[in-house]
Amino acid sequence: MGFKFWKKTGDALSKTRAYFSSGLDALFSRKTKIDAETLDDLEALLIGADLGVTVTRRLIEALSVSVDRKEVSDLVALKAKLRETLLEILNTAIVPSADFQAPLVTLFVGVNGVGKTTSIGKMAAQLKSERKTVLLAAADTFRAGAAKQLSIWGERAGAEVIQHPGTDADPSAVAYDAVSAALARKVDHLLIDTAGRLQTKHNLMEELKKMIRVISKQIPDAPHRKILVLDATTGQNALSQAEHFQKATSLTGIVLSKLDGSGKGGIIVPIVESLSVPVLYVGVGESMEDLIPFDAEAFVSGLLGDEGTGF
Ligand SMILES: Nc1nc2c(ncn2[C@@H]2O[C@H](COP(=O)(O)OP(=O)(O)OP(=O)(O)O)[C@@H](O)[C@H]2O)c(=O)[nH]1
Ligand SMILES: [Mg+2]
Repeated sequence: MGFKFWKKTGDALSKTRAYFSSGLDALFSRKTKIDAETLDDLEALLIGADLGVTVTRRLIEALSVSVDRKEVSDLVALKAKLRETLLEILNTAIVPSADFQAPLVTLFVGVNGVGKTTSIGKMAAQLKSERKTVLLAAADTFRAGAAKQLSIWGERAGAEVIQHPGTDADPSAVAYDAVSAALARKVDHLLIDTAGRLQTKHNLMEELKKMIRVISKQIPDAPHRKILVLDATTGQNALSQAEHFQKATSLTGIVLSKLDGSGKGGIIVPIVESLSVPVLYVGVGESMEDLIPFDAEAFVSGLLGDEGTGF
């Protein structure tokens, strides 16, 4: 695991970590042994870190069993147990195999302003640096300026953008043309940008389903990856977003963006727990290199404020 991931994830999670560490320290400054009251206080702390009721209950149950067995009696052991259970949750979601015939088609979905276009730009740049050929599709035909924004990222990354003129183009038609172009040019990756949409807008979710149907007409198992971008600063609404997009598109992965500005990174745990969809990347800033492959161990260490993680 690279230092960069530790460093960046650690920095990005500094707010969440501060919350947890200071909370745990406060919990233990008042007493030396773990009892029912400690677990009650911890429960409140975990809920406050956006881990949600189900995950918190699972963590507290795992801890009480360990406390009863006298396996956990101090802060260090308690953190180790928390870490083990959190990793269990984050690692159960299966990352889809990257075994495919090019082009690998990735569709980015999510509510407005979460960081879809930026994440595509960052990913395109990284793929290019790995000497992959990349095509982008401006299938956000709703917001004026969306295609332009993607083109700027395309220029930076050195990836061409398929787009239709005007703002009333059909996003499915753009996606269709982009898949044709990706097949004709034999590119390795096609990254498709979509318009931000509220998860509760039925017709917009139907539009996404249509896009997926249209894409699969040319490549039966495409889009191979359906990635939901979630803004880490959102808090509990992210769970509702994840559930609705999951229902409409059968997600294969999550990008957790804006972790750098968030004290709420913990929200991802109940999402992974309830959807069984893995986090693939985290966004930790606005520039090209600020998209980092998700590493559950580094993430949990950052969350818990563990020692010796290099940040
Ligand atoms: N700090 C920070 N800012 C980010 C990150 N990802 C995206 N942003 C910023 O968030 C804002 C919105 O990003 P976009 O990529 O335009 O979001 P979008 O989901 O495409 O938005 P719509 O297309 O309007 O739905 C921009 O100002 C980005 O620079 C991140 O990881 N960290
Ligand atoms: Mg966008």
